[in-house]
Amino acid sequence: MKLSIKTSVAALISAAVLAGAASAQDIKLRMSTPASETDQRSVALAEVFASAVADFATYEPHYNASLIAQNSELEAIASGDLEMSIASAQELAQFFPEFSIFATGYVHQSAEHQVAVFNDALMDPFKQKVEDELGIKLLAVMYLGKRHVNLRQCKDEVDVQTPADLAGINLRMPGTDAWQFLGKALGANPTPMAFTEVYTALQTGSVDGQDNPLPTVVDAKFFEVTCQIALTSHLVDLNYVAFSKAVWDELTPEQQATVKKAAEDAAESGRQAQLKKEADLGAFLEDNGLTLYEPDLAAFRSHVQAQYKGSEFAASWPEGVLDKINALGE
Ligand code: KDO
Repeated sequence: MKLSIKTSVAALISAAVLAGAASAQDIKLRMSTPASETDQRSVALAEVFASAVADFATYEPHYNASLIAQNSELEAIASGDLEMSIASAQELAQFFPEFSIFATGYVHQSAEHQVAVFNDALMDPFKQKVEDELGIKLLAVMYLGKRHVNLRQCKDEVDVQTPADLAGINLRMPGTDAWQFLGKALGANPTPMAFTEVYTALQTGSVDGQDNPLPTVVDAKFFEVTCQIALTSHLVDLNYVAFSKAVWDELTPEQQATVKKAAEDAAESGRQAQLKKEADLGAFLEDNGLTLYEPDLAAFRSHVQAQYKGSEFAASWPEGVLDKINALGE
């Protein structure tokens, strides 16, 4: 009798231990992005992040906006339908207009500047607001790259030297206000469109062009259906690794530290890979028949900055933050 009680207690304990282990293993981290599987941010998360958290969580990526539409990922995380995304400042600005400061042309100067800004105390109130009001933690900053103007028209048809040369050009920009404002500030006629529709729109001529960094122009094959890239560098673009706070709160402190470090390591790995691609891909694009050239950058910078000055967006920026961002640059 005694023996059988002992046996069943032992059985119960091992069942409980197993159940505990199983539930830890069961933390599923669904990540949705419009980016492809071969985009360097996707690669970094799949390789670096996924393996670092594998002891207690399963990373489940969904690419090409196949799970959640572009710009709806934050709502999906907030409502518990998604655990992670690669979120843009422009998406966050839909909820918190002050995030438009990180989506403004010619504010961030480089990949290193983005990291310095993200890790600075100036970011704390921004991060806190997203956490408190959306239930989302911003774990790390990922480098997307310098955005340039990429057109179907060849340079002999449209020579982009100053913003005036973009007058009447239907430039596809992602579909949020902050993106549209940037398109207008560049001098173009911005057209909102989801990333996954851009290739066909360029192919059929329903837009004249789009703006993205060189690695995206190659990864999404936009170079097959365009003729020139004016290297405007109008936005040193970033994304944040966004993570569900509800899931975060279920993790032990050790697991939380592992998740945070995994996101930071993935961001660093993706950043280095993307920087290398950015440096190398100009030659590839020229070999594929595109003309790449630098326009009058001072003209673009001053025009873009003048559009933001006194705008509704600039009015939402907390006092002194722009100066702090600038002070963290070169
Ligand atoms: C785009 O739609 O042009 C954009 O580059 C915007 C970024 O914020 C980001 O969402 C990106 O698309 C996707 O990850 C696809 O690369």
